[in-house]
Amino acid sequence: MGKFEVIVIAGVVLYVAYLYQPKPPLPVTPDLDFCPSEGFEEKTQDALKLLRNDQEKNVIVFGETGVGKSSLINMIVDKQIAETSDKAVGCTFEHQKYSFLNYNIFDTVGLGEPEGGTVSTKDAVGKLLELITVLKSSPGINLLILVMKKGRITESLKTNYELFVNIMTEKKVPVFLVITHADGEKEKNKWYVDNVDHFRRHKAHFHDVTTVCAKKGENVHKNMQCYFKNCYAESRYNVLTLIKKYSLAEPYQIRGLTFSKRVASMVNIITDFFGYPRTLWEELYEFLLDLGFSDVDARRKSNALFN
Ligand SMILES: Nc1nc2c(ncn2[C@@H]2O[C@H](COP(=O)(O)OP(=O)(O)OP(=O)(O)O)[C@@H](O)[C@H]2O)c(=O)[nH]1
Ligand SMILES: [Mg+2]
Repeated sequence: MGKFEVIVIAGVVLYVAYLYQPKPPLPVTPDLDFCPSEGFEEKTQDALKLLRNDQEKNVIVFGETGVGKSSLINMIVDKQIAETSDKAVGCTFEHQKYSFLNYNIFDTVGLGEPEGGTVSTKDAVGKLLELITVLKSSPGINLLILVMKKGRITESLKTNYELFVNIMTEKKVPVFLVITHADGEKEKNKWYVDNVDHFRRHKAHFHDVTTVCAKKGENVHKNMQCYFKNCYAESRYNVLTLIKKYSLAEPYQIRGLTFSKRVASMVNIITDFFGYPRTLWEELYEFLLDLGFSDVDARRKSNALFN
């Protein structure tokens, strides 16, 4: 065989190998024609009618990084408006506002576990001050929703509860718990019922609790798609009903005489959480300087909060 033939054969072999190379599996697209509805879509329309009549309300969704806050907001709105990801960074009080009917929903990252050095006290305090300044100038807060992943009750869950429920809103704003990553639970809310004593021991009390399938179940096995579709519809209905039931008619306002003391308490809790010595609220300015804020920044932030 001549050189030319060898090259031609090698070319043909490579081309055939290219044609038959293993292809990545096609995404599983839901085939839900044979999935009977459990009736939650219709009930949801009724719930939406009631919510539509509401005045402007502010809802704060908070919880650790990655627990499913944005997925919950997408479920409430039934649109992909909040970006979701499974990244493991961003453990500060970053916030984002979304609109749903007359509701403003604040997607708020609370404190995360201080592991791996990804959390900086300066960031946490700075972002908390930003959030609280935004909330202070808003008409007030009508509802809190704490999101957690089914599993261990973490230090950050307890600290976030204390910050948002006990101090920021003085236990005057209803709070309900949403538990994510509980897909496949046979009995609704069973995990919470089994663990309610642990929550009580940690003094985390809720007006209500609901377990959700915050994901629609794309790319799950065909056998599971119908389960996810109905679980999502039921979860959405449950969450909308709780929002309607517990949102305060009159918002709670975080201004007033005790405001600065409350901010100071929150700063104290954060510094405690990170193992820093406690500070007094009068020392906030020096504290911000210590953390590396510029003189102008520290002065501006302290003034914005204390005046
Ligand atoms: N299986 C399952 N996955 C979920 C559920 N909720 C959220 N996820 C997934 O968990 C990951 C994190 O969800 P996000 O909604 O981005 O979480 P987050 O709390 O907004 O995260 P940060 O914005 O980073 O703080 C994503 O990959 C979601 O698809 C759930 O109920 N079940
Ligand atoms: Mg998010």
